[in-house]
Amino acid sequence: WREQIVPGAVVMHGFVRDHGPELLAAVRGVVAQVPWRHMTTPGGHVMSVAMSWCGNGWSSDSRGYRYSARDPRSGKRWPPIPEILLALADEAAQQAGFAPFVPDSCLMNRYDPGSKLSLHQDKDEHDFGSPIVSVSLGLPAVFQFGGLQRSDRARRIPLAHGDVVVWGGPSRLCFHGIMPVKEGYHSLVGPHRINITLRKAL
Ligand code: MD5
Ligand code: FE
Repeated sequence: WREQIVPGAVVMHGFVRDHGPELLAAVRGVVAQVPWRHMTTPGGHVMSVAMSWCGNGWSSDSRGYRYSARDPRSGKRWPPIPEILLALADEAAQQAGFAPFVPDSCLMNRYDPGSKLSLHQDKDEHDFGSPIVSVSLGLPAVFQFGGLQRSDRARRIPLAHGDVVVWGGPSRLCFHGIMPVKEGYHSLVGPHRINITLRKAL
């Protein structure tokens, strides 16, 4: 079923529940080329979430975070976004009421038990007019969804394997985070939560 949290933010419960194996194969294909890594924040903290990516990749340096088509170390392009993820992003965005969506960037987050993502805004993309499509696989998590100020009260939204959330319109710049993931084991994914986000970054 579908749930609109605020205008522009739509939770599509179980939208990809039946596609776990293909989606995980796509994740593993990317991770074989861009191994999971723990990024350091500009503030010097090592993130508990491990990340990989394709399309325009994510990198951080002393100036902050940015997206780029190539690995700054090797000069090579990051791997392309797998077709199944492009198709899913477009389908979910359109069903949530957005225009046809062609993402150019895909971040993958792996949460091990205890991993969390502190409250933040996604504002390194150049295009805030496009939505972000987010896919949850594996262990469940509690999503924190706040407002446009860090101090705004955050709602808690449980996310399970197969849920897709489309964040667009007025919700695009809301503060959000993931509470520490509880210990557990998912039959397909193992002791992890994996989140895939599809974005138009450049
Ligand atoms: C996650 N990832 O579950 C989340 C899903 C990230 C991140 O937050 O930055 O990698 S994406 C949730 C999201 C994106 C854009 C806007 C909003 C939420 N929002 O307005 O709440 O690993
Ligand atoms: Fe985010």
